[in-house]
Amino acid sequence: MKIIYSEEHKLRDSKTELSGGQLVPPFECPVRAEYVIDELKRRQVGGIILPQRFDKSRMLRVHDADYLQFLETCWLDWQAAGYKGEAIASCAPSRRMTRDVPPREIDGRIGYYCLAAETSINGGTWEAAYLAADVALTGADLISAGNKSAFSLCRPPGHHAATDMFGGYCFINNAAVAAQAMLDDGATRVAILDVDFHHGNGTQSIFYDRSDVLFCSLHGDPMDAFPYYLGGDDELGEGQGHGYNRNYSLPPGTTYDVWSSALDDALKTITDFGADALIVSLGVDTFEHDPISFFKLKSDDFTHYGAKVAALNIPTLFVMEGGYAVEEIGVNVVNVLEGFDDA
Ligand code: OKP
Ligand code: ZN
Repeated sequence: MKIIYSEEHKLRDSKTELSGGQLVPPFECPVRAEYVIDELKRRQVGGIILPQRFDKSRMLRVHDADYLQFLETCWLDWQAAGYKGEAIASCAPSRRMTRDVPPREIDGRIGYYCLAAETSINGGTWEAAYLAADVALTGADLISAGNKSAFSLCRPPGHHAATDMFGGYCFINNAAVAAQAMLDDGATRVAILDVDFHHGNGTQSIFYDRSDVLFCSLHGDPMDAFPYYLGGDDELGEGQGHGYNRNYSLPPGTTYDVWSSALDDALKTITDFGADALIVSLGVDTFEHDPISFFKLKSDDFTHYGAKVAALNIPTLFVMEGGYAVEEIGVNVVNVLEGFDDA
């Protein structure tokens, strides 16, 4: 399996996350990707290649131009305003209390373009987020060119990013940008299977009214877990997209037997859909020792579900999402990929 990776992910290295009323060192940190790449090398999963660089046109197929402009200049604007800390939202348009217009002042703009307030923006954030999209797009091109599988080791992650909102550690929706690129390159139907612990609210919202992308997500019940406001099992898509969105909300303490039953159902849905390509939003924060999640998967379980995904026999792009038990993140990710390869 080809692996796409750039060490420049480390440009994304913010110092602060708002968590439990404190500014703490972010869970989503550079060492995460280093553990993954080290384990990939150790177990010789595949050749590692650098991403190609793409212009913004492919990101613009999924994201709004004003949003990308905001991301690109946010840190400069924040500093120019004289704020001393990293750029972080302290207000946001909320239910009924918005006229839906981005303000001029950066403190108002950052709130307008966020869907959660934990994530800080600093220097290098835009550059790294852009590169992560390039990593995903390079993987998409490999699949479009006929490869059976590839792994885009993206960082920062992407599945919470909407057309015009960042948050939950995500800025550009890497999986969505890759899916759209596959469609633009001739695929008729693309499925996205999101196995990150958190609901992929950004991905869901991007494709909610479309029937050319099937989105299936297994995640902690949003009544109990971030992102809280989306991810219910009754969200099935709208308009043309009705029936092309599937959520599997699972309770605290969920172990592999229950989780894998939900996976089997999602895999059957993907088979029936007749996807030309599959994108797996691969978060390993389902792990039993993840510090911010509440599922109980063990390291061996990751190998087993990698094999289940392979049994679909659909060209598959794995895109890195979450996973915060940093010392085990490499083992868990590589277990999925090896389970897939050895199936
Ligand atoms: C991103 B991805 C920690 C709260 C965390 C945000 C979680 C973002 C997860 N105090 N809230 O889906 O792994
Ligand atoms: Zn997650």
